[in-house]
Amino acid sequence: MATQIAASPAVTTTTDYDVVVVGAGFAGLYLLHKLRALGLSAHAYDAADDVGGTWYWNRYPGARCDITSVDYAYSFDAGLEADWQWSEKYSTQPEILAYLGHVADRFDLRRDITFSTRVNGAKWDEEAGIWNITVAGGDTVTARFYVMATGCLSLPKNPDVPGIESFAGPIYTTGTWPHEGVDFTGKRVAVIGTGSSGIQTIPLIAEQAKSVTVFQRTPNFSFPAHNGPFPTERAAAMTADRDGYHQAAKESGAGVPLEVTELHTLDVTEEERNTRFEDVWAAGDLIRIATVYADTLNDLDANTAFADFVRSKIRSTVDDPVTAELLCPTTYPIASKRVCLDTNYYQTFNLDHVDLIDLHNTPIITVTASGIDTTNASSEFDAIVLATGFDAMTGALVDVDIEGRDGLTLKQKWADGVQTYLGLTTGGFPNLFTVTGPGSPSVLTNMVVSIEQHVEWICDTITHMDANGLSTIEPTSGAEEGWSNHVNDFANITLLPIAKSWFNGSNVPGKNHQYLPYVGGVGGYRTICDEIVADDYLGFIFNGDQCNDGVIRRMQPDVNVMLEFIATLGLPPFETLEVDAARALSAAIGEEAPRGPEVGEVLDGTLPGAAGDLDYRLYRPDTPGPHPIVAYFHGGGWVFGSAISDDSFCRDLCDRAGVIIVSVNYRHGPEDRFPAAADDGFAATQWLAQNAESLGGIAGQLAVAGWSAGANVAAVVCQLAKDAGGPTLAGQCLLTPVVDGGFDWPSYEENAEGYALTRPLMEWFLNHYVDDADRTSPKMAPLRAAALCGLPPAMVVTCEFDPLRDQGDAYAKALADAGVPTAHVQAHGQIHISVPAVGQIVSSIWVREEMGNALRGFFA
Ligand code: N01
Repeated sequence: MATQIAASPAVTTTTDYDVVVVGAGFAGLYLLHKLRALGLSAHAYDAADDVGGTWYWNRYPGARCDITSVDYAYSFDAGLEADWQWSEKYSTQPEILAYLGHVADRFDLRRDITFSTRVNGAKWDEEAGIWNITVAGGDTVTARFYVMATGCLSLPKNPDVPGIESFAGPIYTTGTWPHEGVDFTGKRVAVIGTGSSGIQTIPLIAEQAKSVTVFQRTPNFSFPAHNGPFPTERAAAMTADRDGYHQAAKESGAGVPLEVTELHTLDVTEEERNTRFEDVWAAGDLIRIATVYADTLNDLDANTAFADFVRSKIRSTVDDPVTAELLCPTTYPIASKRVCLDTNYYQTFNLDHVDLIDLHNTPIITVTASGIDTTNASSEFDAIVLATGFDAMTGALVDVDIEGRDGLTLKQKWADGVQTYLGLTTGGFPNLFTVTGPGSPSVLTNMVVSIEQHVEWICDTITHMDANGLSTIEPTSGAEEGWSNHVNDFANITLLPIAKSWFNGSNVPGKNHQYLPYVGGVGGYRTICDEIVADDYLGFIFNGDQCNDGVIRRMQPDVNVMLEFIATLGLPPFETLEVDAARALSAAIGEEAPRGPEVGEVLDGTLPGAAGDLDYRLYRPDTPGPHPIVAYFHGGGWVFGSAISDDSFCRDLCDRAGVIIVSVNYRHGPEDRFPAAADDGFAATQWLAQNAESLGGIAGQLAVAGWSAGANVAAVVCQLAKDAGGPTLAGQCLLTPVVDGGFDWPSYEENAEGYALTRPLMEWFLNHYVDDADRTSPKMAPLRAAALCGLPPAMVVTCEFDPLRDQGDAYAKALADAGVPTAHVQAHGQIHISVPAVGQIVSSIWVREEMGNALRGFFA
C-alpha cells in the first residue's frame, strides 16, 4: 500500500495512499474505481456503515430521485448499464441505494472503504508535500492527494426552530432518517419545511398518520412527477445509440439529453404559450420545466407568465381557497428556488386530517414538550418531522477541519465568501480536490453526469502530474478570482440569485450570501475544463513555481454568446466594404435588433443644423410633462447611423431617465468631413435650448448624451458651448466615447480584434471623417483641449474589451482632475456594442440603469 513519491524535486516521501477520498456515494465510488484502474492506491472513508452517500441517509418515506432514472445512473461502463434495470421513471431511495450497492459489488469497491469512520481533519504538510488525514478514533493516514467527495447536500442544517430541544416526543430529520423506518399510524405529526424533502414526504406521512400539520415558511413551486413504469422509449433511445446519448448528455446544459427550445415566452400567442405550459405540466420533468422557454430563467415577465400558470394549477387543485393561496409562491421567480416534483402534494391538503400553518404570518414562538406554539395557536403533536434542509454546497467541506498552507483552514478561507477554481480546487490547499464543489454546475445539473466529469478530470490531472514529475497542484489567486467573477457574472444574468435559498446560503443564518453553483451548464463547463488543460493547465501552479497563469473567461457570458452569434453570420468586416455597402449592412443589422421599451410618444421632425436641416426623432416619457431634454448623438463612427439607428437605446434611456431624448442625425463622412458632425451637434443643441418649451421640455434643462462617435460629438458640444458662453448644459453622458484621434493606447492593442469594434474599423472610420492634421484638434479630440474645467457634470462609461477603453478612462480622469463632477463606470466584461444592446444583453442592464440615473441626476 505504501507509495514512494517525489513530493517535490528535493523531497521524497512515503505515503499510505496516493489518494484519500472522503465519501462513498456516487462520487467516491467512481473515484475509487477510476483510481484503481490507473494503478494508484486509494482509500475512502465514510461515516455511514455502507455505500450510498446521500441515498444512504435520506430514507424518509417518498424519497426518490427527480432526474429520470435512465439518466440518473453512471454512464462509464456499458456492462453495468446493460445489467441494471430500473423499475420506475423516478426510482425510490431503496432502489438507488441497491444500485450503488450493486456497483460496489460489481467493482469490488468495499475493500478500499472504511465505513462508520468520519474524517475529522486533514492537514497539509508543506515540507513533505503530503496530506495528513485524521479519522475518528485518532488514526492518521497520509496521502499525496486528498479528495472531498462529500456531496452538496449532506450536512443537515441546524434546524433553527426555537425550543426544539424541549419536545418530549420523537423528532425525525429527513436527511438522517431511521433505518428501521417510522410507523406514524395513529400519530399526530408536525412537519416543518416544504422543500423537496417535505413535499415528497408529506403525502406519504398523511397516508398513515392520524393528523398531519404542515408548518410552511415559504411555499415552493411543485409539479406532478407523473411517476410510473420505467419509460422504455428513453431507454430505447439510449440503447440505440449509447455513445451518442451519453455524449449529448455531457454536452447539454443540465446533463440530460433533451432538446431545449430557442423560443421566447412572449413571442408566441397566449394560446401557444398555454399549450406548452400544459405539456410541461403533464410531462413531470425538471429539465423541461426549467427550459420551458429560452427566457424563463432570465426575463421576469417571461418567468411571471409561467409562475402564473403554475399558481393557477395550485388553485384549481386545492379545494380551500385560503389554503390554496398560502400554497402559491409569490415572493420569488419560479425556479429561483429549486422546483420540486411531487406525487399528490397539493391534493394532500384536501384531506380533512391535513392542515397548513403559514409561518410567515404566524411564526413559531416555541416548541414545547408536547407540541408547537405559534403566534396564533398551541397544537399538540406525537412526533415532529424536520424537513428543514442542509448547509448546502460548503457545509460538509468546512465541517472537516482542513488546514492548508500556512495554517489557514478552509473554513477561515471561505468565511467571507467561497473562492474556488472551477469548484475543483482552491488556492492555498495544494492537491486538494472537491468533487462538484461550489463554483461548479453540480446541483443545477444531473449530478451523476457532473460527478463523472469531475472524477475523470481529477484522475486525468493526477495522471498528467505523475507522467510529468509534478508533485503539487493548486490554482493561482488570479485564476481563482477570475473564476469567481465568472460564476457571479453567470448567476447575475439570470433570475436565480433572487430567491432566498440554499443555493445562495441564505437558508443558514450567518452564512455568507453568494450564489454557489455555476450556472453555465455542464456542457459549457466541460469545455472550459478541457480548454484549461489544453492551455497547459491555465491558472494552475505545479510544484509551487511552474505556471501558465491566466483567467479562463473574462467576458460577460451573454456578451460572449453575442460575439459567437455574430461570428456564425460570416459577415464581411465593414472596413472591407464600400461606404454605401457598409451603411446598408449596418442598417440591416440594426433592423434585426429588438425594439426597446414603449415610451409615451415618438415623433419625427427636422431642426436646423450648421449647413441645412437635420432629421431628429424625439422620445417623450410616459409621465406628465414638461420634461428635461437630452440631445442624443448616435454611434456609427461618423459614417453610419441616423436619428433612428439607436432607437431601442434611446427608448431605454427615455424610459429610465424620465427625460425627452432628441436623437439628432448629424452629417456624416466621407461626404461631410470634420468638423461637420461637431458643428451640427452644436447647432442642434443650440436649437433645442431655444425651442425646449415648444417640444414639451423645460427651458434651461438640457443635457447631451451619445455613444461612440456620437459621444465624441456630445463631448465636443460641451466644449463648444463652454467656449461660446452657452447654451448652459446640465450634463454630458458619454458611452464609450472617442475622445482622441490617435491609436497610442494599450487598449487598441489588447482589443484590436475580436470584440466587434476593431482597430482596423476605427482606422477606417477616422479616415472617412477626419484628416490626419485635424486629429489633435479639440473639436475632434476633446481630451486634448487646453482646459477641461467648467464643463458640465459628466458620466463616462468605458468597457473592458473595447479599443476605446483607455482614452475613455483618460477622459474621465482628466475631467475629474479638472474639477468637473464626474461619474465613471468601467463596465467589466463588456464590449463596445454591448451596452446599447437593449433586449439582447442582460449583463449591461445595470450600466444603462446607471446612465439613466446620471441623466436624471443632471436635472435634480
Ligand atoms: O431542503 P430545502 P430539502 N423554520 O432547503 C424550511 C435536494 N433534494 O431537504 O424556504 C421553518 O429545500 C425552509 O423554509 P424557507 C434538492 O436539491 C432532492 O427539502 O427557508 N421552516 C424550506 O421550506 C433540494 O432542493 C430530492 O423559508 C424552516 C425547508 O425547510 C435539496 O435537496 C429530494 C426552517 C427546507 O427546504 C434540499 O431539499 C429531497 C425553520 N427554522 C431533496 N428552516 C429529490 O427529489 C428551514 N425551513 C432528488
